[in-house]
Amino acid sequence: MPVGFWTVLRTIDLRGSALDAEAVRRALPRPEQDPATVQGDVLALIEDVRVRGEQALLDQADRFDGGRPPAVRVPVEEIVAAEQGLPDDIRAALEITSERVRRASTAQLSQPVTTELGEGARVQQRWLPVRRVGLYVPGGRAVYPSSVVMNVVPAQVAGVRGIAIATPAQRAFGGRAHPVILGAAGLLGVHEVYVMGGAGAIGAFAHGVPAVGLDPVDVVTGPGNVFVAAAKRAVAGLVGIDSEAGPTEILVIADGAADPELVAADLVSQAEHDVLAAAVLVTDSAALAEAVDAAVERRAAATFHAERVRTSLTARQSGIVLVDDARAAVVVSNAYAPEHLEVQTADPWPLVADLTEAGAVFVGPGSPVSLGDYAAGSNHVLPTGGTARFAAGLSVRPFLRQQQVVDYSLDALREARPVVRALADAEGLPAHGDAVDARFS
Ligand code: HSO
Ligand code: ZN
Repeated sequence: MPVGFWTVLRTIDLRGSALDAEAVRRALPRPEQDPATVQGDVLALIEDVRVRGEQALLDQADRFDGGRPPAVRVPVEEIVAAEQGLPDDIRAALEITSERVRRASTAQLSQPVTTELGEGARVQQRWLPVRRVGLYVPGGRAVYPSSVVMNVVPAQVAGVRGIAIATPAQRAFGGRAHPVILGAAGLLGVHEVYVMGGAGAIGAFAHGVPAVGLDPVDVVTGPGNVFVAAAKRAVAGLVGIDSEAGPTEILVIADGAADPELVAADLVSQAEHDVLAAAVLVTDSAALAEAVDAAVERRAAATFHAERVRTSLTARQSGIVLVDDARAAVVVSNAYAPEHLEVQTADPWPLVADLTEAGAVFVGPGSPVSLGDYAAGSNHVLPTGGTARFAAGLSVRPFLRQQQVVDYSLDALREARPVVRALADAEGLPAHGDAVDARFS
């Protein structure tokens, strides 16, 4: 499997190779650091917060984020003032994107359903919101007011009453939370915000911090760096979590019909998040590959975060994969299971039908990933690191539980009685059968 280099992106030539999923995963490695490799550190940080509470959060903010906040809990007046201080254009953008995400999230709600399994034999499935959630809004290499919207809106649509937000201390604001994040929270009616970041924040949500009035939550959601993803993995089971949404990934499937400038722009756009971000092009056109690499080189040099972009694009998790044809591109993408998948080919829809393993799919030149990051109405909190094979993007689902309500009349129970007796005896649990029999003696 020859690997070569153009100017920026390395080339992984899979033409003529047998494309089984394992071989593809070996050929397209993920970043050196992942939730598993940082797990030890993360467990220690969570334990520190569990034992030392507020002091641990303040120390961790000093060590990893933007310095010691004046207080972990943001005063409500600060949130209200931040909301009032939102610049008009940002307020309008937040309102529009919230409305779009709200409409798409509302469409995800399921109505309760009752199934009649016989006369007087009913099972109902109803959906109940969890009571209290902790939403993580990242703020390390960039600040993410858009993630306030992506977390809060589906929680609200699900009917969650208790919503708390965590976001890291910002050096530019004296260790306080970023005002646009606070403004976005206020705009959406959330007034419980804590200045805490990374693994410690996730631990604080899971265990609670009585000294700052933070009660433990039932579910933690939100995107973050590799430490946040690892921390969510660590507290899963104690609380519910959404998918692991760590360092971002974009995989573009493009053919000779695609515009190399657009492909390059989209690769660079996601590479600017993190040195661990992955940007991958899969193509059957060597000419396109060369043109994209040239465009990436130019754009990477000229972009605002040039150094970070170059680091992520030249790291092992990024590159151009050459394949024989479009079907091979589908096999490669499904094996990799990217967070974001763009399809920029002459005839995308037959491919999209088979591109089942991806957090979200963006079809055609009108649907860049950045649109989904901010304004499409889709959710930008998406499964990374190959977890798209079994996990989904954030929606109302992690905020809801399906509960089954069983309602049988005694006559209906009588009908079911021999089934219970036979299976109870088969399992050596005769008291189970006796509990049914007791109704009829
Ligand atoms: N691409 C990120 C989301 C984001 N981008 C927020 C900009 N702001 C992960 O899906
Ligand atoms: Zn992004």
